[in-house]
Amino acid sequence: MASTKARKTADRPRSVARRPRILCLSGPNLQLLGTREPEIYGKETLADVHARLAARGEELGADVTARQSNHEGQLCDWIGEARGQFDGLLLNAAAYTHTSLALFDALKAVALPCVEVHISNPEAREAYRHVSKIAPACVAKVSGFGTDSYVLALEGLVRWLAKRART
Ligand code: CA2
Repeated sequence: MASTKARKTADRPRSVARRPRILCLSGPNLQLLGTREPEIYGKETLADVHARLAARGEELGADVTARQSNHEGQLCDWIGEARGQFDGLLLNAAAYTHTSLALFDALKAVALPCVEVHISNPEAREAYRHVSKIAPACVAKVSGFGTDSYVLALEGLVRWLAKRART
């Protein structure tokens, strides 16, 4: 009979020995970043954030693909299609964070490591932002660091993948 460690290893998706491929998804209204409510969301545009992710990815030896949609189904489709194409996910689901069982199900089904990302710190805001429906399907969360949250989440996910590849 296989040892517990051998069984655990066989059950999970393959480790990344090559350049990790990361898919970053942003949800509804984040296309407005840098144009409204700078006191909450800062002055950087989403294009700025995507450029920073690509540059930091280069430094870390990772390929980053970044997309945004206002549509829950589109985000679910991208998550579902990520298997075999990407090694891990960064997800700022925006308002869907607090409502979407569909995104939770999509993350569970794809079984890729996902880091939940928020620009603000939802737990320090209105009560309706305190619950995340997607958190139980994520390996970690980075929130409250402004748009740096995306870059910090990328760094954490690359380390997470490297650590898994070593074990
Ligand atoms: O802090 C975050 O990143 C959020 O995911 C942002 C969501 C909010 O519903 C979450 O509770 C926390 C809102 C995204 C809306 O994006 C805008 C960006 C600029 C201006 C207006 C909205």
